[in-house]
Amino acid sequence: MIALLDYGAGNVRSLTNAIESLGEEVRTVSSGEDILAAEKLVFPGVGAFGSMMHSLSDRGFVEPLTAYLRSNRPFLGICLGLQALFDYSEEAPEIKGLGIIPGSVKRFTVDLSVPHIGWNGLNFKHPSPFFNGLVGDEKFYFVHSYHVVPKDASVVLTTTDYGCEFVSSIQSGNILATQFHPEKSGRFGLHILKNFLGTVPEHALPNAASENSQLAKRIVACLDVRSNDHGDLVVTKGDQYDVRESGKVRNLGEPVDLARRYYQEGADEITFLNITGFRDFPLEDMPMLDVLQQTSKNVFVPLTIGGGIRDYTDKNGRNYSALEVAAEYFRSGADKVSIGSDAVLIVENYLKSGRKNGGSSIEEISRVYGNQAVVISIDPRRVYVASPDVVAHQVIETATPGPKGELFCWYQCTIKGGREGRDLDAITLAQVCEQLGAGEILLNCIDRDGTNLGFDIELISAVSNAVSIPVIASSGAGALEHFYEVFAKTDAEATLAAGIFHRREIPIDAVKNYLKGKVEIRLG
Ligand code: 1PR
Repeated sequence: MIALLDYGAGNVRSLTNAIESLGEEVRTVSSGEDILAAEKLVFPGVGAFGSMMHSLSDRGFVEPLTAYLRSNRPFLGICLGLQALFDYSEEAPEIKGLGIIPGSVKRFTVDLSVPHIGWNGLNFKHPSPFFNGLVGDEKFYFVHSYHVVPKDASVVLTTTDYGCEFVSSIQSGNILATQFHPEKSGRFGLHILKNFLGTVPEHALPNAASENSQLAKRIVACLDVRSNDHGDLVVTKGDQYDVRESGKVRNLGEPVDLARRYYQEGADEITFLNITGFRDFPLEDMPMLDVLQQTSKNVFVPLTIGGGIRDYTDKNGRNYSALEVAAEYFRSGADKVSIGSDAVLIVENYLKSGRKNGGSSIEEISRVYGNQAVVISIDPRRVYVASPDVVAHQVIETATPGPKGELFCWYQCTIKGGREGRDLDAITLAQVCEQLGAGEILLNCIDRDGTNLGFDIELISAVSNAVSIPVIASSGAGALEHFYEVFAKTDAEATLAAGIFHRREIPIDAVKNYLKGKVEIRLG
């Protein structure tokens, strides 16, 4: 029996599912006595350091947890569950950590996108039973803006490179803690979990590891989901956002089945977009929650869900905050939520008032769950202009002139699935959302969506140059070369595609095999 410390934030369902898939039972800790009685304790910290420590303290967990750790019983800390072991974190310097491992937690100060999101490798420093069966070149899923700095180098099990060499796992006696998420790291992540859960195998030091690990470019599979005319939830796909063919909603498959297929083919992440979320109330739309719950049972890579993340008032007059909606998605197995229409309205208000109000969905969700949990989905459309001065927007010079020979364009934000254009450009939207706390940009393009013509490189360059958070390039993939073009010509960290995967024109593993040797990717 594995005891799981759940303090009410983030996605613990995936970890439970991962442990259960390995044949172990999981019991969620609900009191200090449960912690003290545990034989093996797993602490999947998620969210932000300050709110995590407050939550542990409010639940009376700090003392029993400290006592458990000092007794040297088996412990696995994940992400914030690693950071919690240290004296303090720059994320909330006024709040004390557990102080089990001397040292601190520092924010990345690197000339690369922060958060560090994606699949990176490990440089092995000491043999450990947890590495048994690894070759050494495997990649694991990271998502964090802060990293630990132990005072005593002997606790360092692995380091990872991301503009600097940082500590990615530690071991002190029976305390093991990783910055990466084994439960989100596919079969190799499950392998490490198995080593922790089982009878302890021999110490091992993988020998195929390189000296310097590298972050992989990600390939994301996207499932646009909505109800068809019979009320069934289906994966659909638009042509420039029009998902109907001969009047009917295109049906390209069943969401849970497709997600499973893409996981098996090697997708680095899976994104579900509830494309009619803007007009539904997601907490009444239980099928979407069910899709997440079912998918997270056997898909062990990160899951993002978008559509309808905003404040609501239901028909009985009860108000629900976007934070409550997001919380329900996290509890159902999502790792990140993606905000579309609401982000546009938030930025418009911000630009009007000139200040943050602290209460927007972006600010609230990132405060509780961390920046990395908040993705902004942008649905822009190209608008040509004769010269940059005719609009008060961020305009780019284009190599593809407009119908009247215009040499400039801006990218107009839209809401409600492209139905309504707004007086706001995509570059400004991305920049303000970053300031408000977003951790990643999912950059669609209505002009290219479903066309197979390739990604809009000018749009992707303009947005990825304007922000320091990762950008996922989306819309238009139609050939293997299109994926390479994005990575070769822009700073995007991931590419997302839908139609070519759904129609089986190009499988995900073929994309990876094509990119192998050209850009860093995750195989296996
Ligand atoms: O506004 O917060 O409720 O979120 C709604 C979400 O639904 C947004 O993320 C928005 O992008 C998405 N959405 C709304 N309507 C549509 C539509 O297609 N009619 N889909 C839609 C957006 C774009 C991509 C697509 C890529 C790749 N789909 O997700 O998967 O363009 O396609 P391709 O590889 O086939 O070219 P809110």
